[in-house]
Amino acid sequence: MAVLSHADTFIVDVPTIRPHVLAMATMHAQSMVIVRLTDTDGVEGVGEGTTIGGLSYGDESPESIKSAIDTYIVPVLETCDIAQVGATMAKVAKCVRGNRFAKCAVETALLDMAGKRLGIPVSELIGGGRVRESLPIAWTLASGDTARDIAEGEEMLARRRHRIFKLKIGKREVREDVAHVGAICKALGDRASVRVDVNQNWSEAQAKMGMAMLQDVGCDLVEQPIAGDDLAAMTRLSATHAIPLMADEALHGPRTALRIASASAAGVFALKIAQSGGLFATAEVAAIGTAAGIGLYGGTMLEGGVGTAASAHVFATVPDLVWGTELFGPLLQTEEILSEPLAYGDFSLAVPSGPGLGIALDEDKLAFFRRDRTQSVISAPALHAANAGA
Ligand code: MUC
Ligand code: MG
Repeated sequence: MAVLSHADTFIVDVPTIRPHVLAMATMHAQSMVIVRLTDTDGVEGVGEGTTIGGLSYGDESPESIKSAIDTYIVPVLETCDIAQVGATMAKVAKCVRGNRFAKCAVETALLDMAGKRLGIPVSELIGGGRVRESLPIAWTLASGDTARDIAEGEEMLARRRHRIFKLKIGKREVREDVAHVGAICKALGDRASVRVDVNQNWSEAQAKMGMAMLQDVGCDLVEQPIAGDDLAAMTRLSATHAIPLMADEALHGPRTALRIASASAAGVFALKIAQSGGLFATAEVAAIGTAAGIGLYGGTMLEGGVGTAASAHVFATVPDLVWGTELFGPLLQTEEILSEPLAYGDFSLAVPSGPGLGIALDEDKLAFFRRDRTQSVISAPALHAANAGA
């Protein structure tokens, strides 16, 4: 039995290392909602609820995630044995509709606590447990400039950090976007896999033409070319193109996964813990995809260290992750808010192995970056990095 003693939810705004240009927003910073739960025995768990570009990606914002947790979810936790994560989240689901990102943050914190109490990593609390110790990591080339993207890709290959690249397109004319992708495919050749994400910005007619052209220039995958709620059009596009269509914005957890699979509307699923409504639901989406013969990819909402570690624990349990993952969120930020940064290298991320999420927050950096800042001076190394990125 575990009883909630304290809940602290706050928004952390960390600058990005460069502007990140997406079809629907240009990011200069990432806003992460961190929830920290403590039980009456002093066991602490952390979770993260993060979206992209305010309300431009989905229907939850950093502010709404924080408010849903503080106002509606924490009072439910106060009535539960929070050691029973599944039962607690089932009660939360009865009391709070929707709000998947907020629920994901809370479920993550509960699993972190459960893993710490049991002395095992969160991955051992999901499905059949972990099947791999590291994950292939893609990088997004999204500076908005072809030459700069090629230089960035070359640098990532030379540093052996990434050899899978996702290009953010959909803002410009289709032909212009395809020329940009083609130039990058040509420059990187067979040293890399190049994919695109349109973030729903094409019409079906544009997607019909765009997917055919992308296939011709050597692109491997097209993520969410059209509106995520237009399954009929996704089905038509999937049926008429050899290049696979990956569902991202269309996927809101197991129910939508089943609908997409039944409609043959996608060849690949972007698994995302926040989009799915939590780690358990992500594992269910993966199971539906596998059963339907749909390829799996470990997606991100550009979370910081907490959400990235949580995602890594789930993805480490997925046997067939043929498209790899894109858990590079912390690398896009000027600062990682963990005391020990996640371990990236040799084109992959090591899945943390300590109890719970296997991570710890850096209190100085949190105090500096939290929106309701409580501290204006931090220790020298963190201050140096923060000033460099500001
Ligand atoms: C998305 O739409 O997939 C993931 C990587 C990135 O650059 O943006 C995201 C969100
Ligand atoms: Mg996407």
